[in-house]
Amino acid sequence: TQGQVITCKAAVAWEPNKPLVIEDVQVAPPQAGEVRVKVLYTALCHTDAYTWSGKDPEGLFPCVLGHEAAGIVESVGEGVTEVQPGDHVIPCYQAECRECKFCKSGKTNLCGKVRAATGVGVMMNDRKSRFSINGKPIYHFMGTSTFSQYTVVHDVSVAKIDPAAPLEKVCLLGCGVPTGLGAVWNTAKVEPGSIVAIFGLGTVGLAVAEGAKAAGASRIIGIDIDSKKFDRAKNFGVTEFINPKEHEQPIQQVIVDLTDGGVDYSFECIGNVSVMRAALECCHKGWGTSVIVGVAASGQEISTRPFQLVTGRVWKGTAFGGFKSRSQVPSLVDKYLKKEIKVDEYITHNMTLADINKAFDLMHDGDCLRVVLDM
Ligand code: NAD
Ligand code: AHE
Ligand code: ZN
Repeated sequence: TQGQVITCKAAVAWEPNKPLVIEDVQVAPPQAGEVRVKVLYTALCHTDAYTWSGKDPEGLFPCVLGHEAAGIVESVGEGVTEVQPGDHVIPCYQAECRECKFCKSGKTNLCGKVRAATGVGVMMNDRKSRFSINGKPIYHFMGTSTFSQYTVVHDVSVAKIDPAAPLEKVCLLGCGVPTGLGAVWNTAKVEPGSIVAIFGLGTVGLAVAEGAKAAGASRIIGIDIDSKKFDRAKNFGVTEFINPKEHEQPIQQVIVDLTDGGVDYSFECIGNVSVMRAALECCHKGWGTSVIVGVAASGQEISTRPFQLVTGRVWKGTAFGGFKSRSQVPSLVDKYLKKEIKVDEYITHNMTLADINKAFDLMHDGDCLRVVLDM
């Protein structure tokens, strides 16, 4: 297949909110600096649902969504040296080129090399898509487009991992789990003994809990409007639960009262701007730090009294938990293999690509964390 167009199945989002359609798509060979990957397993993340909804200002249609996956390199373009056909890989929506201003800064995991192209659904070389249906181009998404049996990614957007790792599990290390762990370890840098509040107990929030427990937090307070989430959250390290619906006072006040002035660290893992405000305002005066992890829709804005920051609270955000993707995803895979981090526990459903619309329906069900699709 090397050098040839591959025709395979992909779930195409033709229009916002319209069911995805399994189509035969043509996937062009990788050009210079590109890698064609046979995707074996992909999970669904709420960010896919967000872009599909039409609320993502970077959402372009028709497109192939998907960004949490694992597969095997099928072929590589000219000049690609770090991976070769047969390598097991995890596509990385947050690239790492190690050459750009961002990568060299040592201050961020964001990378500037291909972001301009991945934000508009094309490849960097020729600003064109490698996906088409009978000659009509279909946009890429987040530089990954894993809802396809084959995809083309930039070489800076692919992490080579231990071939011993089960791809049907470690696909989760492409987004949700690292995001939560890294928000604690890299972005907040939670210290032993800290009091932590987590808003939203989905996959990302539970991974925050797991990270906080590993960091030695003394209290891990989980906040969710669905009390069914609480039981499971205990297994991930949550020690106390609050359902804001069961309180008359604003949730930030409830938390401040429970914690002698506020928490050391809070994490918003929902994407709701009023919860982001509460998450900041439940932090302790003088040092409390709040990390925004959730993705809020286009047009949404955050607000608080500047006095909250004047008096020492810190507002931060994180993308992919601050992990440098190509360098650190392989180590996360190794940690999983050594049973130092959970992955299996976040997978609640297994389905196939053909059932992708049902899989998206399931994501709105309270019991669902991650659905993994066998491609
Ligand atoms: P999820 O839908 O599984 O979890 C959200 C949880 O929040 C649910 O349990 C829900 O019951 C709860 N919730 C909803 N409204 C609430 C409210 N007002 N108060 C308290 N709880 C509330 O989602 P997820 O997959 O865990 O993702 C969480 C967010 O993180 C999404 O916005 C996603 O797009 C974003 N995300 C960001 C990054 C990043 O790099 N920054 C990476 C992955 C995901
Ligand atoms: N296009 C969206 C941005 C969405 C967003 O913030 N994405 C996160 C990853 S979410 C993964 O589930 C991210 O990494 N952002 C940094 C980046 O470079 O995109 C919008 O709302 O505009
Ligand atoms: Zn995601």
